Amino acid sequence: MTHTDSLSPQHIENALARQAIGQRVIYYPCIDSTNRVARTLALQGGAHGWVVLTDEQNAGRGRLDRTWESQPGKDIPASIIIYPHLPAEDTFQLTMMASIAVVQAVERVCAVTCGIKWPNDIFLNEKKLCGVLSEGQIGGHMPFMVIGIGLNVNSSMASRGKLADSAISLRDATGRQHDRNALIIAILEDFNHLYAIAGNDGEQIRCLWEKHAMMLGRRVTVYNDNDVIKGTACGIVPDGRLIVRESSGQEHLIVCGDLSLRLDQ
Ligand code: BT5
Repeated sequence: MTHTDSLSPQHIENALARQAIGQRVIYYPCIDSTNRVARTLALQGGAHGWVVLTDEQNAGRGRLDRTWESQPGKDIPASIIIYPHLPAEDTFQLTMMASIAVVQAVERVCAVTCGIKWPNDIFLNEKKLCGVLSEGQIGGHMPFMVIGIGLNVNSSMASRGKLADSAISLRDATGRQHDRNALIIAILEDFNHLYAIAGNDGEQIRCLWEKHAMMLGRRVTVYNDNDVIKGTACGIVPDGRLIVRESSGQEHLIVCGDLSLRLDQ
């Protein structure tokens, strides 16, 4: 192992000492799901900005009870506890901020350009590099959100069955190892910055999201129950709904929910 292979919560905390998000990093060598643990901590009084980080996640979750796979000691499964200053209808902005933070951090630390695919994916070379899972308890006494980030860093997708076709890691793309601590620090730095902006200027978050979106102007098919919508992805509205324009000119505002979105050629 080189020194860059080991996650160091202390190093991450020191680098983020003056910032709210990342002020405390709770590290586990192995747990089931960082989102589950972060939620439990929040219910027990865990504070805004705490980050749960692990080297091995053996029951990682995606949306709608799908699974998230990561390779022990190679990737970044992390979750951030947020007590949002945003109204409940704007909480999708947290997913947007996490996505922007990942894209910017990967660019800065690894010199690799990736892009956001609505609603919660980061894509590189047309394959999925990262997924964001935002879950929360909004409306209760102390509403909180848990923002989970699964970033494929030094793992390899070869020999991982179906994932080999649809997923990619930074190492797959570049042929070299990347520093997971530096990536986490950069993601959290940017998340802090974006979170500060979002309180006053949600429009700036929307513009940054659109700047980094890899699917605007492209043909997409949205599958929602029995409904299929084919059109061009044109942008998002501030609450995160995607604008899809059919060739007839009719526009649809797509709500992120139980649907899938395919990028067409
Ligand atoms: C997501 O869900 O993309 C959100 C993934 C969030 C994972 C993080 S890791 C830290 C935190 N703790 C958790 O338990 N979860 C969060 P979704 O859009 O539903 O995509 C899930 C689908 O992505 C799966 O059904 C697979 O097809 C695919 N997938 C699974 N593992 C992958 C990987 N490592 N890379 C790319 N695609 C993957």
